[in-house]
Amino acid sequence: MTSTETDCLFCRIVAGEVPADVVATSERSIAFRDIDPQAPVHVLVVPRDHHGDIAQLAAADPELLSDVVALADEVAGDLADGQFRLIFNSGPRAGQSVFHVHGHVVAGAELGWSPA
Ligand code: DGP
Repeated sequence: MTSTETDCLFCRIVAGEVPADVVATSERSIAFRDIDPQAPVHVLVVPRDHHGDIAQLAAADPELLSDVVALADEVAGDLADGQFRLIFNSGPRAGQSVFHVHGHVVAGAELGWSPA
């Protein structure tokens, strides 16, 4: 039984109700290209179950967080050279705009460091 929210964009992508460019899946997570890529590889890795942010996911289901990280690693290996940054924005002031936890897999280039 999965946990979903009807008005959640990423729950709707998981359900196939909103189209997305899916690049990899596991039993419990999916990975699809970000609609506004910030790097040559910019993929969102999302658990199929709804959790609001990474801390909530870690507290509720640490194995699922591990699954998300493993899928991110798989994506970086498939689409880039295996080296990647994995970003979880938590809260609006940190840049979170979709409140279904997602890791941004950013890869495929020399990455700068200017988060603020
Ligand atoms: P964040 O700002 O950390 O919550 O990241 C949300 C990301 O989701 C942002 O980089 C843009 C992306 N995004 C928003 N709407 C869609 C969509 O409909 N499809 C896809 N593929 N990505 C989306």
